[in-house]
Amino acid sequence: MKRSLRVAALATTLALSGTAFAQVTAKDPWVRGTVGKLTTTGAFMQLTAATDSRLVAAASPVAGTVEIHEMRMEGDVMRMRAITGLDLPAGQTVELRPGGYHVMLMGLKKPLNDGETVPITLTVEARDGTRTTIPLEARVRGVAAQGGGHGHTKGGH
Ligand SMILES: [Cu+2]
Repeated sequence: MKRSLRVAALATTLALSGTAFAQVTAKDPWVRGTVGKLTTTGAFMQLTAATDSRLVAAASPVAGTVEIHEMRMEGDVMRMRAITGLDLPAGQTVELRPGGYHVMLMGLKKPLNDGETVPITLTVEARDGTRTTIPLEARVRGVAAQGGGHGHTKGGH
């Protein structure tokens, strides 16, 4: 499953044959499940770009708005904010994880249940400005942690 997702992402980028397309693999994409009236959650994955690239946008049919967020300490408080892009240096795995960078899904149209899959499309920009879209199927895993969402299981099973 995970392997085939990777191959699918690669195949998509390769299909857009250009000289400097952004070739990015997304490993283990997942979304935290939601309960009740919660309409916001995060999507996480490990991104590795073959050439210097930048994640500039994300979209999903299950959410009204999708943003790229970072978490940072402001005084004693961990806050998240939208960023315009996330650098993906060549050959380096950038991890989107709870408590760190994440794709924020807002205005969810329905609860996301454990075991479902959520389509997410990433837009990646290469150095020369060429944009590539990468479709993912992110697995819904767990539910939003009570009280903040720190220290949630990362990776693994
Ligand atoms: Cu966020």
